[in-house]
Amino acid sequence: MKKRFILHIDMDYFFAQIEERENSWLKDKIVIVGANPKKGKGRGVVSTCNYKARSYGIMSGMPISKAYKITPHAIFLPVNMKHYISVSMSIFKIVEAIVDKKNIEEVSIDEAYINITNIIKSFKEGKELGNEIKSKILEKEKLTCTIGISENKMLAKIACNMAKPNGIKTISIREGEKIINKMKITTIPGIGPKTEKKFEKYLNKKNLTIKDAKKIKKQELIALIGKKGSSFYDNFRGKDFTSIKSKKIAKSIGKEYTFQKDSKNPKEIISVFKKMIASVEKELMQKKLGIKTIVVICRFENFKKYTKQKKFHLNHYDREILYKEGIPLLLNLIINTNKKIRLIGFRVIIK
Ligand code: TTP
Ligand code: MG
Ligand code: MG
Repeated sequence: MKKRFILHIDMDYFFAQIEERENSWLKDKIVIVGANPKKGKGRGVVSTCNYKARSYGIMSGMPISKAYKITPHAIFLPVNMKHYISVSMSIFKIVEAIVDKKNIEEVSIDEAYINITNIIKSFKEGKELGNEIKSKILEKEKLTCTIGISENKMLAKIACNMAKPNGIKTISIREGEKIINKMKITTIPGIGPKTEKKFEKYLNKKNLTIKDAKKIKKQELIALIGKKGSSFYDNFRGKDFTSIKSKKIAKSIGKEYTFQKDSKNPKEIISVFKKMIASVEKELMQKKLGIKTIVVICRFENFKKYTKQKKFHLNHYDREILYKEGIPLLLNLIINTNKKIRLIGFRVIIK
């Protein structure tokens, strides 16, 4: 496998940091976001808390009643999810302006893996890129995050966790294998308390480190855990071959237009159609996309919908081609009918 560079980004104490940003009086206070503590009788859990709260042992998932017992003087705030989602979207937009969306795998509201193999050539450059992302987010959203960079997803995430909060850290596979030796086996993604118990029973030892788990042979691991045993075997040695799974990018770009009044006027129809082509073309240019197929859509006054399409395989094309090919397709659809047109559409399938 070719050497890869993977960046992991995770916002610091995300929900609580947003609350601090919006309410400056919260700075220096113990801030806990989660269920209503109801003076210690609340039944929900802590969603997250700031680092001051963490210094008292408060953590995500802890019963809110317990958090109240430890720090009754903390500021308890409800979860304003709608707002946090919109902040999350703004942050991903900032990241997408720096790295191509197809290399980004969003894994949660405040976290993503990014394949930066094609952007950087060394860890030094990786750090520069990471710092650029960090400062853009700070500048535009006034929020801090932490970044880990390595040669695979697992080590990038471990590097990120080690650098928290507001840090940046790079780890090579060689360094990574040594670093993780003394870590708990639950550091490996996919090893939770249940799997940990299996390992403990098998090795007859508690609080297993990754070094302990390395004593198990590959075949034994597969017998113990099943299919995943083989990847855990790699993980214990700092390896992780999983790839970045980006969200599917739109496979086509298109526009549709419904006439105010059903139309039979060719001048009006063609003029609207050309405007749609121009707008699609602009988007294609901006995103530097090639075209595979163009599709023309027509819905008549009786609501019946027809389409015509033409296939290409063009990475580069001259500006006129969308007009040259699109307009005859449209004419083809409307020429042999007396029916008025309700809607026209133009779409290109992206290569
Ligand atoms: P995390 O990234 O796990 O935690 P965090 O951002 O609060 O703190 P840090 O990364 O600095 O350690 O989770 C992101 C958000 O998801 C968190 O702010 C609140 C929410 N969350 C819950 O609601 N419940 C949970 O159990 C966890 C872990 C997170
Ligand atoms: Mg976070
Ligand atoms: Mg997270």
